[in-house]
Formats: sequence, structure tokens, C-alpha cells
Amino acid sequence: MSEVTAPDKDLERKFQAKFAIVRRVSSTLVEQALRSDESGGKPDLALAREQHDKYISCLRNLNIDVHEFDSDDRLPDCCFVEDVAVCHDGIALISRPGHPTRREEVDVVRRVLSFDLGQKVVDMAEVEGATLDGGDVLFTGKEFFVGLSKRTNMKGALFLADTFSNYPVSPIKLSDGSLHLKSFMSMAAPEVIAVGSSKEAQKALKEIECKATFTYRKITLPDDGAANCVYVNKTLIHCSHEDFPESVKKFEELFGHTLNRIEMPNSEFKKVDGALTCRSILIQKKPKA
Ligand code: M3B
Repeated sequence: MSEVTAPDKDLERKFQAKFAIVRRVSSTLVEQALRSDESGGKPDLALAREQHDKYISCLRNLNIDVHEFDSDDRLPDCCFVEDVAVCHDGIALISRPGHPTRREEVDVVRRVLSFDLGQKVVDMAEVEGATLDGGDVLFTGKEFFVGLSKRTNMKGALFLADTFSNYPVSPIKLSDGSLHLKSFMSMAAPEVIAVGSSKEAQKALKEIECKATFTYRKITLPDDGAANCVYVNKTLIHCSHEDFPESVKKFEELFGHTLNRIEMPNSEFKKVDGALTCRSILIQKKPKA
């Protein structure tokens, strides 16, 4: 046997967070945030802010020290901080977001990661033509999968592979219709991938199964949107039953009371392609000086 599986405690540690970065919701989100279509209607600003406050309190209740930044109305998508940095093991990769209107979102986040949180910052801006959105990066605790999408290109994926050179990194080609890899999958627990039922989701999962270095269990949910959840500090934060009743039933069946679960509403962010992972950057800890 050549592959030695990491003991549970080491793996669990990859899903622990002491710090988080979040950013408040811009009033320009309603009209100007990017969205793939208008089918959901316009987000209600007050409700979006209420939902984000709830999310932030939830992180605080999990003992996470949350660094909360003001919104900037020139940056309608700035609350979706996940897309601008990928942080693991004391390293912070600052991305070049794939969409030009989002490029300036990185500045505030780079500053806090470096000066306040002591992370080693690596900047994608140094590589000509590389782009990456954090929403395309699935970290399993043991390896990375990076969606190649409208927002993330091969140069971006290769830069991530160089940055996190201790881990296997596999590019996953997304269908044209998909926004981000994490639009339809994420980690529901260590070694457990939650995935949606759509053709695009299943196709990406197939490619992951082919390329993976390690093995995972999967849970298949009826709704793609519900497959974006956050596992942190031994707690699964997932969609609310108002948003996705069938998928919540599935979470209940599969995890019951074996896992601490929290329901989190996301209806207003969904209208502009936002999900639960998008709304924070989680950081394990400050590296020792
Ligand atoms: C969403 C950006 C929305 C822009 C996140 C992950 C999957 C469905 N209006 N960004 N990271 N996407 O969410």
C-alpha cells in the first residue's frame, strides 16, 4: 500500500477556521451585480443584507473571528469575497478575477490577509493573462479541483498548482452553461462531496472521479444550488428548507443528527448567482511568527 490516508484529525484541521473575511452588500448589487439571467428577478437589498448578517452571526457563533469590511458601491459583487482569494496552510493566493468589473475587489482583501492575518501572499497579477475565480476552486483537504470556466483559465489553474505545490491539482473542464465549479458542488464534510443533479454537475463529477488522487463519498442532491454548502468547525451550513425543501430532506436523511447542521437562507444572492461559499473566505489560523 503506497497511499497512506491522512489520519482524521489532520484532515479535520483543514476544515477548521479561526478567522473569516466577509464584506457587506453594496446597494448597487440589485441593479449591477453580474448574473447569468434575470429569471430570479431582482434581489431585495434589505433582505439580502439581513441574510448576510445572519450568515456573519453564524460564523461568529462557530467561534470564528470575522473581519467584516464595508461595501463599495463601485464594486456591485464585492460581498462575494470567495472569488478573490484562495487561502490554505498560511498561504493566500490573490486571484485575478475573470470578469473585469471585479478586479478591484482584491485590494481590501489582500491587505487584511497580509497585514492582519499574517498569511504569505502570492499574487496572480504577476502572471500575464492568468485569471481565476475562487468559486472554481474545490479543496477537499487532500487535493484541489479547479473548474476551467468563463472566469478561470488554464494559466490560472497552473498558477494555483504552483502555489499549493504540496497537493495534487486537477483542472476540470466545465460546460458552457455553468458559471463556477462550486455552482453545483462543494464539500459537505471531510471526504464527502455534495453534488447537484443537473447534466453539467454530473459531467463535472465524472471528470473529478477520473482525475482524483483520493477517494470520496458523494451525496447527490436534487438541486444544484443546494450542493453549495460550507463545512467548517465540525458544522455543515447548508441551504434553508424555504430555498430547497427536497434537498434539505436529503441532508436530513443522510446526516440526521450525526452532524451539527445549520440552515442558511440565500434567496436574494441566488438571483445574482451567489451561494453560501461565495460569501466568506475562511482562514485556518495565523502562522506562527
Ligand atoms: C458568485 C459570484 C456572483 C456574481 C461564487 C460559486 C458558486 C453559485 N454575481 N461567486 N464564488 N460562485 O456559487
